[in-house]
Amino acid sequence: SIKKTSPYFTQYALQEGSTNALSIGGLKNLLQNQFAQYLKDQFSLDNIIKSLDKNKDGTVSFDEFIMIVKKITGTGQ
Ligand SMILES: [Ca+2]
Repeated sequence: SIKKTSPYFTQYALQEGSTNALSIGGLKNLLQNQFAQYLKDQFSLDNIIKSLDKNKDGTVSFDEFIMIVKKITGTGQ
């Protein structure tokens, strides 16, 4: 569920010294480690990440992260 993914965001963000933002690289690590079964190909993952970095600051907020998880897991569309 979405709630179960929340600790991942915090855990990976903290590795980068932040509590509320994750770099694109950190997000890709998180998705590849925790959501591998949903990732069919690298190309679509890159597109999803770019399209959902709404404010284009190169980092992913928690809200953006939730949207990405919903998109790749096919829930809440
Ligand atoms: Ca962003």
